[in-house]
Amino acid sequence: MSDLPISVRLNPETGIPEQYDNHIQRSLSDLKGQFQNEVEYYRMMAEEDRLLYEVYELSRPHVSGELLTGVSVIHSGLIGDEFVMTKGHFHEVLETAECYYCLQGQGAMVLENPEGDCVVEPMQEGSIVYIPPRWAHRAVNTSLKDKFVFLFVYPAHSGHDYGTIESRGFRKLVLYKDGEAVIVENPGWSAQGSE
Ligand code: S6P
Ligand code: ZN
Repeated sequence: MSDLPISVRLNPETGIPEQYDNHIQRSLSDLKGQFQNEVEYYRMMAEEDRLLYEVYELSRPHVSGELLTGVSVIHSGLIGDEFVMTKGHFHEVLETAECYYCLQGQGAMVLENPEGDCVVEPMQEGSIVYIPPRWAHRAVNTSLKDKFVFLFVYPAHSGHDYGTIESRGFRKLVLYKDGEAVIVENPGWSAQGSE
């Protein structure tokens, strides 16, 4: 891997980088147990393990001093009354931050820390969300027709802890109710899995 500077253009129509190293695709099956309406989840799974989101990443060494950057594309739709969303994670190195910049669409970032604080930040084209160290984060596409596309940048040694969110969920959910996105307490949230 060269240490020369990298310049990549984002496709003006899609926001997707014209060159990238990794293309990660996550489908319904990757989010098993994360949607509250399990009946609807399994009904949809029986039809198709549909693609929920994609990550286009530039590869750099996973060491302190480097940054990882790329673009995530969250597709639109509902699973029951929950919008399509990412798995969400803490960084394994908890004291690492991240920055998201919305390129297209609209969404919400669900954020929480081990101390129990939880906030939901809306995003639209041009919004930046700065995620301080210690805060888990999940992106939710709150549009039923458009993709939610954002650029991310975070320290390359951060790593990912998916297990904590997989076992206990986030404290808040973003649901589609009466034609709009509403934030509710997660009735399925469990203190189990917390540090
Ligand atoms: C990585 C950063 C994003 C997410 C991506 C998918 O720290 O937050 O690149 O990885 O948006 O989300 P997730 O929760 O499946 O990694
Ligand atoms: Zn992250």
